[in-house]
Amino acid sequence: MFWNQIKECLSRDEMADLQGKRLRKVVELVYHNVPFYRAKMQELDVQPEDINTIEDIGKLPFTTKKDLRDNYPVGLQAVPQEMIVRTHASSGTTGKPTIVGYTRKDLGVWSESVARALTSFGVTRQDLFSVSYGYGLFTGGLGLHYGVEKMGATVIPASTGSTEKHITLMRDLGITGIACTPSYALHLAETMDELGISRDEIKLRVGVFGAEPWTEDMRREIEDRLGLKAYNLYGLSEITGPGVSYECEMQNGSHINEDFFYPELINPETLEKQALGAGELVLTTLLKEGMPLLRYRTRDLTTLDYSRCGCGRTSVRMGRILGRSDDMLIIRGINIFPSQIESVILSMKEFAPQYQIVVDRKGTLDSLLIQVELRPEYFVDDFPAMEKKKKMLIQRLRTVLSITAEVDLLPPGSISRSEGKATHVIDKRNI
Ligand code: DLL
Repeated sequence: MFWNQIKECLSRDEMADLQGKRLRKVVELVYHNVPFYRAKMQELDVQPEDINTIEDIGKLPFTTKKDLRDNYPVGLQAVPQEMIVRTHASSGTTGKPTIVGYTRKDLGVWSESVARALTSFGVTRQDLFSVSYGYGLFTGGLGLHYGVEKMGATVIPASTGSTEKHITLMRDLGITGIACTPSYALHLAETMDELGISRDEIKLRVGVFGAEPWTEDMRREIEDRLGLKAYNLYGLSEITGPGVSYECEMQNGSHINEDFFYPELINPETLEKQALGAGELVLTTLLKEGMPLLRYRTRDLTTLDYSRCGCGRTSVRMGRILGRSDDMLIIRGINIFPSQIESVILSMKEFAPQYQIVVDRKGTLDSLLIQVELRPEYFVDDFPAMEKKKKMLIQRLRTVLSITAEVDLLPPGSISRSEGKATHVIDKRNI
């Protein structure tokens, strides 16, 4: 089943032709409206007239997360503010988030991307579909929400939290589909066990998982414990949100919505095209108006497969995300940069710049522990005073990261000093 069979099954030549035309338009848009891109293109001595086919994309500059930060908050916006109808935000590498503005047309493209994905997963208008991603600045909740509405299933905006209430609703309403992070799916299964509710009492049949890396083992476990078929959905806020790519019934990679987002694979060291094997995924938005991005370096490492897929879609498939070419961590579906944690620690005079970030998985949920040394002058034998400092740090971390971390305050000198680069992150999860 297709949502938009014509676009999902274009011949490769037709697709390249469409991509070339759309690329030329988006280049014109940013050249004339975004000073950052005009300057970058002038540096490379490229004019919009030089972009005629999709192959010409190699002439264009890359865009990085740092460029977004340098142009904070809305320096890369390509249209007047009155055309922006929604704004989302995702984690930046330091205190400042990345702001993404959408025009009405951008929201249409986004919900079509998600509707295509849901149709490919076999969701129909008969389904009752629970969106259990966080609603808010994160793109997961609203992204899925409008995709489900567009394709016509019934959306239940459950969001996250209230897990027990959610399970009751699933059982009583007969909810058949769910979208959430894979780790939240496992948490749901665990909570059902605790409540003594078996998978036969609920009617879930299709699950849509993404926003964090997951493995085939996790897929099997989720399918087994919740009694559903689990599909992968990929995306990132800078480009649009969920819906950049999606699996089909063959489950042999995720089809990229290539008429909206043009993919390239590069070697993250040399920035050259990666012809074989895994590389960093680079995406160009072909229709976006609010914040169009040229050759955005996603930092996600993956593979691209152009061979024909048994489902009939002709679009390229990306493999699972194999890792990142930067140090971003995804904890309970939330993107966290170690640099954000460091800037909180350094902003408080009580703490030394010696710290460790320990990520683990307890049961099915990720945990985040920050071990930090106190400066000698603040290390006192006074339990309430120390507890107060700890609470302050937890509070500030929560404000910046949107997640609650555990904190261990350590006496000065207790973290072993390394002679080379300090290892600040210990990730004990096996994903
Ligand atoms: O996580 C959007 C999303 C929401 C995707 C719901 C899928 C479902 P960000 O918060 O900007 O956006 O995080 C984007 O998350 O660069 C990947 O590293 C990671 N990621 C997203 N989907 C997957 C996936 C959303 N299916 C970052 N598998 C991306 C592995 C994923 N990693």
